[in-house]
Amino acid sequence: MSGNSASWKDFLKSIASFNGDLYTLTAPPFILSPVSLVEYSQFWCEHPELFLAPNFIGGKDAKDESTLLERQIAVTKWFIATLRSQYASRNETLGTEKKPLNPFLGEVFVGKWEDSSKEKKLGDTVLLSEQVSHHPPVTAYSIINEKNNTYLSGYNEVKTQIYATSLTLNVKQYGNAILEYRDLNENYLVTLPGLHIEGLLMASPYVELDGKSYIQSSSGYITVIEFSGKGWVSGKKNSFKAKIFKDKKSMDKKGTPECTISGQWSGSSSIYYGDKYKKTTPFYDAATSSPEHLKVKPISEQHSLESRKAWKDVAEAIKEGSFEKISESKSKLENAQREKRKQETDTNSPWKVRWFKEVDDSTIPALGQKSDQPFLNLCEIGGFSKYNVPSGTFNSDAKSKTAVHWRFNDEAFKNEKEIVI
Ligand code: HCR
Repeated sequence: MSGNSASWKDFLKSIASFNGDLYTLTAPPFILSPVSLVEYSQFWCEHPELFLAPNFIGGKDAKDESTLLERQIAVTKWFIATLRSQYASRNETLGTEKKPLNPFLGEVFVGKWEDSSKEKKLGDTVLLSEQVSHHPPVTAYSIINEKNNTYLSGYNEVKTQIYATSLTLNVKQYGNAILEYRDLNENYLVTLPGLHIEGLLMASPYVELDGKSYIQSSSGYITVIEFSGKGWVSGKKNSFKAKIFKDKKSMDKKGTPECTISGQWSGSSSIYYGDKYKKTTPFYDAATSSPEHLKVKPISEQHSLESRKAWKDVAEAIKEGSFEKISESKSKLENAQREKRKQETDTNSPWKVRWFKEVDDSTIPALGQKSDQPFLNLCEIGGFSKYNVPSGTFNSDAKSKTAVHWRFNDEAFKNEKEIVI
């Protein structure tokens, strides 16, 4: 038995009896990632051309059915293209899924994707990601392309549960993402899939997506994406089937979708229209579409709240695989954070979140009134719950009484003086 598997055994024992907060568990160095979870927001936009594509479909005022369907397909393609980086990239490049660093309150990660198009029609796209809560861990983000008036903003919180018999870690995502194409006057609610971590017994964990994700457009079109893994019907890992319906009513009736896309989100997929399943054409190939990585300032130019600067020593210790150095540098950072929180309590000056604010949606809109907030309108169109329930829950299944969501505070960002992108 290698040294690695010996400490893995202890880790498994602690997982089997854990209390819901994975971050309290001490994991062996080889499973630790030197990357903080606040960085994961960048995976939403590693294909900027797909993120911005709907802007170039039909004229700005085009609202005919075929244009709207084409845009829905384009948004679906962008979403499918985000999944490989989000959920499979550690496994593919490092051989296993890793435990990310648990961001501290106020930690930020920023950068930009420079326009790489020949015609320079994309413009630069900026990422702002901020840890807005530490207990429970919540990351909020905004991805901004001013040239095309396109904005993605959302937040993410995960709740984990262990299935002790199979040693599978089950993860539910809370939060949502709102994608706005403001020049088109069109927006989309993207719900986040469930996932589970398999392979724990063999010390080679990997993510499998499960359940469904929905993409609800303000035009009425809705995509429902169903995920399945190795053990399911197709037998292939990272499989999905996405159906695009004209509206929620058609989806509920389970009639023929406008189109169906299927395949592997980490590999290739194909599409067919209506019920002509024999006439499939290629849709997306993750293996041949390389991700465009975010441009981040060198650490020497970063603010102390910026993730890579703050975690520098810990990240180096993880790369070295030195258990002592990891716990020493981690304790230093965590103790400083504890001290900061104590001072804030003592002086009655709570930490101020930088670029996001909590909005309570429980009382708005008043009965029968249309809201000016995309999230509430999209929930209304698709029948989704506006409450703090697992992402993609429908109204009728909602079990929570609070509806408090993190939203981008553009004014705060406009007035930002300290953190340079
Ligand atoms: C579950 C997970 C932390 C959360 C990560 C999320 C859900 C975060 C938001 C991103 O947009 C999408 C995303 C992708 C990641 O795949 C997912 C992580 C996978 C593993 C990690 C666990 C907390 C780590 C468990 C430790 C294992 C390896 C033993």
